[in-house]
Amino acid sequence: MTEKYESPFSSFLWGTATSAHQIEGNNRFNDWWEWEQSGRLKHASGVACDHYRLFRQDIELISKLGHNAYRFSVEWSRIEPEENIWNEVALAYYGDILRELKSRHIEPIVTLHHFTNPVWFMRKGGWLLPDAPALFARFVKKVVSVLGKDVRLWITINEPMIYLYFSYLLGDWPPGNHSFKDSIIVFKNLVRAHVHAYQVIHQIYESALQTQVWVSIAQHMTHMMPCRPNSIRDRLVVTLRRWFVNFLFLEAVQNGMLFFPGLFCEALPRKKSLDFIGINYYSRQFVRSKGWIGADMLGDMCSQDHHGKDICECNSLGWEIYPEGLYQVLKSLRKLKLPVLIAENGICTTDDEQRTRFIRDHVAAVHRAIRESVQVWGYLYWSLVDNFEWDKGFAPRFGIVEVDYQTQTRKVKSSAQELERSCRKLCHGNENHAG
Ligand code: GCO
Repeated sequence: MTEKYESPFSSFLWGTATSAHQIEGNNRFNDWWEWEQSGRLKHASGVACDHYRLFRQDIELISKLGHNAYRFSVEWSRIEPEENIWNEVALAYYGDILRELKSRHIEPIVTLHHFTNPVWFMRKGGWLLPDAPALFARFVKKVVSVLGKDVRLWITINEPMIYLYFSYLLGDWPPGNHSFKDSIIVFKNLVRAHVHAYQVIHQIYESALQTQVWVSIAQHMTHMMPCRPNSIRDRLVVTLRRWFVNFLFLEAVQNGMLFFPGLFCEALPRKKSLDFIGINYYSRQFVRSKGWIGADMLGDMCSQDHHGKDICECNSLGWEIYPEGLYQVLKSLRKLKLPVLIAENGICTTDDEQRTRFIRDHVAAVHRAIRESVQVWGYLYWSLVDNFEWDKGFAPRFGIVEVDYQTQTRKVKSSAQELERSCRKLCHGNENHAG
């Protein structure tokens, strides 16, 4: 390694990530619950993993597995079930989670928005509302004032571009919008919401808590390759799509500018609203040019149609497994000159040996990037337990811990040992390098 490894944490952070609606159960006041009850999906989240009741047991498990970090989300609709009415019991519940983690020396990474929204917020207009960023910031202020003393790392919004795509452009997720015009409004509001939340969080830590804090988003990143490597058109489309999917949001908040050629250019109240970069990496895409008007400029994904021979392995949802892509994505982030936290990386499979290989190869890819001086603060596997995978229901199994949904019993899978082995090896290798 060329540079000394810098991190404010005493060790490389490693563990797992979850989100409230996917594990807690009974989140009755959010838009996903309403969507599930309307019969649009085959499965409803119901009690999910019953984590709301079993959280102490789950955290004890995290501790037994040796993890030193855990990412989870607080559920906006639980904390603010009606507009400006705060549920102190819900806040106390998250306070209990933080205390459990603290007593076991596990670093919490807390997400403030992970795909779900309170029903009252959506009835008013949701992310299309001009004051959506302010409403979100009010929630953030409440949560951070109450819970901030036990948290050093915040993720404001999980995968804003994925949320925007499925909820407002494609319409597969609530509120089921299918509009390019609305998507632009939502994009701007999500960026503004992050910047507003960033300011609120820093103000609270500077004035009241007087401790250090680091704030980011969790950016979904895909490694993209041209369908025909010699085609200039395919290569151009890859460049455009990579910028749009991987960098548009990050660059907006870093440059303090809402910018899209020919569509909009607006200054934000501040620049540099990221203290690190949280990324979620799952797969690679092959992309082929389609046309040069509107959304066609981003090309077509053609992995299944043309690349059967290039793809060695897929997960149970058909996403290609490609550890090299994580290394490439990490290298592509060097230009932003910020430390990186892998906020999610995971596989759904019922073959736990496949998961074991997945973890080993992806952590090795992280290690390779670190040796080439990408600053990586940590690695969080998605997910701790099998859970509710949104419109795909409970079938995809992402956990290093198996959940029997009939009895709510947990069973540690052997891939959990690989997570520990690989991450300890990385920590050890790093210390040697730094030392
Ligand atoms: C996402 C979310 C998670 C998913 C995970 C697997 O990336 O979509 O953060 O909620 O469950 O990524 O698809």
